[in-house]
Amino acid sequence: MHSPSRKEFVSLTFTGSGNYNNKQWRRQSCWRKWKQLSRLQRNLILFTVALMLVCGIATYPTVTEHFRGLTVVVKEDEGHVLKLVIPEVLPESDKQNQPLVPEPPSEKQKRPPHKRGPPGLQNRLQKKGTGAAIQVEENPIQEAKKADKEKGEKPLVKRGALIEADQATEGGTAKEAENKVAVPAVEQGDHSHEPEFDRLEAVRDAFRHAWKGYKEFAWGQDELRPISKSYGEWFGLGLTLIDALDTMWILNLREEFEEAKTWVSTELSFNKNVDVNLFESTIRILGGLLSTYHLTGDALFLDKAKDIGTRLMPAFNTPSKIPYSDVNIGKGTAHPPRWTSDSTVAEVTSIQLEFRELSRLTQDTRYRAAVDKVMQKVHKLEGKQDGLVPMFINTNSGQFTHLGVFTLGARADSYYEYLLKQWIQGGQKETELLEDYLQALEGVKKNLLKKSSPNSLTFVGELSHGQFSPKMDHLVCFLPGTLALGAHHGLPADHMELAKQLMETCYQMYAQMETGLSPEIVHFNMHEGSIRDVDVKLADRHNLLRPETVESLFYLYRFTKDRKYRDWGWEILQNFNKYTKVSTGGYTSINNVRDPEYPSPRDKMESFFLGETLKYFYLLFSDDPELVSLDKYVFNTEAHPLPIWPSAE
Ligand code: DMJ
Repeated sequence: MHSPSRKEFVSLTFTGSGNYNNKQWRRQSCWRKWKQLSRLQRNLILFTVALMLVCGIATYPTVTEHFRGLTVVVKEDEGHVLKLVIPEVLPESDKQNQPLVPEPPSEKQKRPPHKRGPPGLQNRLQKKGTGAAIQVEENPIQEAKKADKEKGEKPLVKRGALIEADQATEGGTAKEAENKVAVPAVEQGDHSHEPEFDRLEAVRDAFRHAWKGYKEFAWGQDELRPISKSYGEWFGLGLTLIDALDTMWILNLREEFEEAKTWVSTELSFNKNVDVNLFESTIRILGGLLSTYHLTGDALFLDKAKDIGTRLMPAFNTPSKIPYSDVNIGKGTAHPPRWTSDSTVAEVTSIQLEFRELSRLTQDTRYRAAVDKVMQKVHKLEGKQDGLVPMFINTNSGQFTHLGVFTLGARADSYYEYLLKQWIQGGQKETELLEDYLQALEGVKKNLLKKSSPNSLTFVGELSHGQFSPKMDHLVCFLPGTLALGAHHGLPADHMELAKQLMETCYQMYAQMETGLSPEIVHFNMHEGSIRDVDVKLADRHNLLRPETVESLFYLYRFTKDRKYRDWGWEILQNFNKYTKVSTGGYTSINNVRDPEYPSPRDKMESFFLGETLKYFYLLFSDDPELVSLDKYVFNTEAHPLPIWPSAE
């Protein structure tokens, strides 16, 4: 116990003396002073130092992210509104003032980390003060819904911070203004009075902008790198151009389509000594060419489809007939990845729609026979749990490997999607496919479906050797759309109910982020009393411009006509425009959806942004149910529509 007379304060003031310059004396004096402190005082100092260290380590990734994202600086404009500026895309005059290596952001430019959190909170936090804010922060969705209810509006989480960011873009350069999609000056989430025409035009503008970048800096190459105004090669086959063909047709961008078609007819050759991934080239290239053939009736695309389809066939020459992951389309040889003889389950079971259609069109049964055999084998395999499949399959033994791990995300996702879609494509006759689909859904409900806390969002987690993990990839957001599609084709109505619940969850994965864009992976909280539903790990904060949520919004809107799905899609489109659009052309993946000031561009526009994301946006906003009718077409997993076969076939 301390004596009551002893004063409990810390003083680090050193009294002056003649020995002031004597280091030895100073060291002793410091030590003496330290010893004179009470234990409480010393503990207090040690605790403060430790706290500072921990804070330093905790903020390190954010700081490094700022440095990693050196391509982005934030300027304060006249209106004191923070504005995103990408140096590479600045007008020449501004570029001269940019340091070669941008300086790290000043303190003024950074937002203190404690203000981070669901964006809807931040305004209220400022208005109400910290005490009230903590309460709000405990349940953002319910608070927002309550506020909506009080105002007599449809429940919708609003995003104050984004309105700010949107205003910020209004002060942009002439060049930026020229490229900017017209965003009506209305509060987000309330667009009920807007004509759909504006939204369709906004999607066409977004496509034109993306295409402008591709055309200028990556024409005929696989992927645009919009920040460095260059390109990246994967297969060397003009991936973005082929993936985007039917999107241009659907969006009625005929001039752009004709240019691309000329390239396909004069430049595209598959006679190349390159290794391509069987799955990726099937869904993007074969699928893209087949659907463009159907939409346009131009035989050029069928010829090209037949060429690439035939060149991919060596992948099936394996001991088990489960295909290898990679094929050299010039040499006609195939092989698994260097480190394993396994293939990914989703990859070998999500090439069927395309090869089956190729057989139907060419009357050459070999394509279909190869992919049907894979499905028949997988249908009978041991190692499933309630219809759920593991993620790997061995090309020698034909057996599943890495047993006991189940997900609807990466490496398994489109297996489930293609069970249903093959059944639909084939005229609902192949009952094994339907059985596997229905059984798998029961497996999902039994093993993977849970509710989050505090807002009871329904989500699909993962299972690893009996252990549940509340982790959900953005990729899983294909599921609401697939469930709704099944219900539309006569499967139980509760599939639609589940679709609606999961749709809300996928939307919240966007709405609860500061940029309004979903991260790649989220973790849901399940413990009672959790502050928020969704957590995001540092490594999972990126957004690759993926389509799955927009895809599902399209299906949900088509089947329910509930306008909220369009409004959610509209919010997402605007946020892509705010945080991923590069002024000189193109859109970029970003590293950090939690930081609207430093989203940190990755300098890559994936081909599926044009092939899928923008196409689904357009179809979501279109009032024409015959624009790719879901009674006549089934979309492959890369959003390329293929016909549902006439019942006789
Ligand atoms: C696309 O290539 C396809 O949608 C695939 O099924 C999953 N990954 C991407 C989009 O996210």
